[in-house]
Amino acid sequence: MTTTEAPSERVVLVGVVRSQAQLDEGNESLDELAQLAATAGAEIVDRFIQARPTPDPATYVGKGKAMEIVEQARKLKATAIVFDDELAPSQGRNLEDVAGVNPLAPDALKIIDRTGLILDVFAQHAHSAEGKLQVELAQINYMVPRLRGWGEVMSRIGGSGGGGASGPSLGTRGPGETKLEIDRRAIARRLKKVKEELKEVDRTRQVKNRQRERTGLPSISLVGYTNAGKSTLLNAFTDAGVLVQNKLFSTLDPVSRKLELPDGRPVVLTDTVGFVKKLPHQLVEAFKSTLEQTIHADLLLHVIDASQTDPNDHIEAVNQVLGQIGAGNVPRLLAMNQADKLDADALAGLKNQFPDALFISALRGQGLGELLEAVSQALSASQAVAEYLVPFDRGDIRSQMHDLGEVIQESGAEDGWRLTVKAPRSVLGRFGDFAVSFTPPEPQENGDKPAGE
Ligand SMILES: Nc1nc2c(ncn2[C@@H]2O[C@H](COP(=O)(O)OP(=O)(O)OP(=O)(O)O)[C@@H](O)[C@H]2O)c(=O)[nH]1
Ligand SMILES: [Mg+2]
Repeated sequence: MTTTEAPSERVVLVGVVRSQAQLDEGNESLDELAQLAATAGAEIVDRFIQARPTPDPATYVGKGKAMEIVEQARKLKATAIVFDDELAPSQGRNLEDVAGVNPLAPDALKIIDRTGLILDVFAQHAHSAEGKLQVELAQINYMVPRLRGWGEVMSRIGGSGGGGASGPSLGTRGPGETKLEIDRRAIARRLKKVKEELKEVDRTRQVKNRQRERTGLPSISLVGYTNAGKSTLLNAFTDAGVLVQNKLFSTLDPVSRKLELPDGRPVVLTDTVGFVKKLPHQLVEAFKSTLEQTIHADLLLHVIDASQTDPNDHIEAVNQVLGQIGAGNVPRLLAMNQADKLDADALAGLKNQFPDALFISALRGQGLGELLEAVSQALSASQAVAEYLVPFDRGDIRSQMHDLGEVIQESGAEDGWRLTVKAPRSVLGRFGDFAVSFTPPEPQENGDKPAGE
């Protein structure tokens, strides 16, 4: 691990709820914000929640409240105030004005929002070249509308070669940080460069993907809320050795491993970036190519931390992101993880609420056999059917179809063999050049809705 903790930032957290009745929700959201801040290396010194029908368009909380918070932050020697939503650029500027913040002074009291904090955690956890570029792309898109003018401090955007975390502080961390001041034109140039480099990385990945497709293995993607235990599960199934820690967004780069199902079928299991409520759209866009692996999977294994107060809350947040990235229709299976933390009553309650879910402990290795059985069944149920026309000189393709899928029908036509094949989509996809028609799988009982809804 190369994580360098930021030099002790002291932060005050601020949230808004619609009414007093929603204080519990607001507090849970602030708990999560606190966890994000802690992951970024900050110490939480105070927190505020204001109940108001809508956030103040000018200052998020009311102006009076904003002044009170700033005063308290100064008293506690806080270095930043973190707001639990994405602030509009104008809200950020107004709050800086209320606080008398000079964004150019290095020791100024910073105004940070949830998006900025999440971007910061991502920047801290990005290790691969692609991950760093994706985060930088998201950061630039987040910052451009927030620039106050020419020559604003843009130290967080730097050359890709820098790589140093030389005393970065909360909200200013960036991959390849070089302490440069760049003007808008330079930012535009950098943006172009990052996009080009990403395109290049993406091309390399597509080649790799194609290689994997050529192996014709069904693919399963682990999805879920951050910190649910996706990497722990991949490690339990394989010897992937993915980093596991009680921090948010530990995993940013997809890791794929081959795994054998109980019926002997080999599959590819992929662990990837976790989701969170209010996942910044800049990140969803920047991580599109990473998230695409999810869309193309034959089955999603949705891993849930069952020990949460209300797992539905996280399930919904995950479903929302899945819909957003176009993976809403991929068949999925719910794995209620961390079941070892539940007492018998809670477990019975959840089993009742989620009758189709599998209850497991990735950490203790409990329920994993049953989970694999269920994966195997779901995979079979999600098979699609396609019809192909294979020229007579491609006997190799015809025999691959027989090896990898179930040939339902076969006949000789004038121009080649006509085959109707049933197999997981990833297997059918590799024969795409010969496809005549494609029938998606029939809707299953265990469809794409979480069980119990
Ligand atoms: N008690 C218990 N803890 C678990 C279990 N599975 C995972 N954990 C813990 O939960 C934390 C998060 O686990 P990870 O596997 O890193 O979670 P993740 O979903 O990969 O998280 P991100 O990559 O950050 O999105 C770690 O501290 C794990 O040890 C489980 O079944 N039981
Ligand atoms: Mg992980």
